[in-house]
Amino acid sequence: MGQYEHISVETGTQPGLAVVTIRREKALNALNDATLRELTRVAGELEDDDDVRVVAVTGAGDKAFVAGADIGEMKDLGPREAKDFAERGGALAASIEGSKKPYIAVVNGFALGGGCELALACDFIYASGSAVFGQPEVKLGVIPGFGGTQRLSRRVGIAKAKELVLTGATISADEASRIGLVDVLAEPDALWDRVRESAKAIAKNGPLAVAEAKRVMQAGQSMTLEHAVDTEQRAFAGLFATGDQKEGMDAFVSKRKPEFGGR
Ligand code: DAK
Repeated sequence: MGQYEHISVETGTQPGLAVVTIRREKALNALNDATLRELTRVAGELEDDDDVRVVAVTGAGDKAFVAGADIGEMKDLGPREAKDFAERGGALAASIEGSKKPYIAVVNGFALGGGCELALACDFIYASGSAVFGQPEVKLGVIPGFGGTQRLSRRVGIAKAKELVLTGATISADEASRIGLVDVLAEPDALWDRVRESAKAIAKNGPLAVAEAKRVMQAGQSMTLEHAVDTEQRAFAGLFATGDQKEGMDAFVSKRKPEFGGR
């Protein structure tokens, strides 16, 4: 892995699991431009590492996941620079959504603005009871710029999303879980156990199958049902050209554990 100033990456805690930690604790892990660039770079590096099967993204300390884009850095941007910044955030979200690997946002405190949006770009949001979610951008005279207006609506429904975005209100982890924003709500001590369990379960499966399932489900979000089902069928058929399909089915009939090669 490359050298990073604002994030750290650990791959040694559990086979198949990479943990990316945003380390700007004094600014509640707010995303400045340099951090966005590092996150995009690490996503590319992890994508190329076949040993990494699941990526967990979290914030350092117990107060914040990410308290938003860095307001101090953003405040003097002109429209052109704001567009560049938005594109950088958009590219990061696209690289997470377009990744072959599932991403889990592990939310341990404030997930506000760009922090909530970063979590929304991940495949799953696991949160401790102390997590707080919100899109308070309207309080700053702007709107979510990192895909939040769209991803939040798709996740919790447009009415709930409008309520959050237009009021700028924050909600507790319990409420976020109730409306479907949080997938797994756990006691702080148990949160990482849940992440590791899920990572272990995913890492046992065929890597190509996991990647294809994610790709097809993600792509289907912006397709008609007919087109989406067609896309699924093509992906299903394509997997029959892989060693993983042969291995998975042979292992089943031979009553042994599969050893997937990702080929
Ligand atoms: N940016 C920069 N610094 C931040 C920050 C942020 N978003 N949030 C907190 N900090 C800093 C504080 O300034 C403070 O620094 P010092 O004064 O100690 O130097 C330190 O973190 C601790 O914060 P507080 O003293 O405020 O701590 P409290 O416990 O009192 O309050 C809080 C915690 C989270 C309620 C409060 O800090 C707060 O309201 N923070 C701002 C939350 C917020 O409004 N977030 C949304 C930011 S706007 C885009 C992508 C994304 C976005 C926009 C565009 N493109 C790609 C274009 C998204 C926009 C946003 O996220």
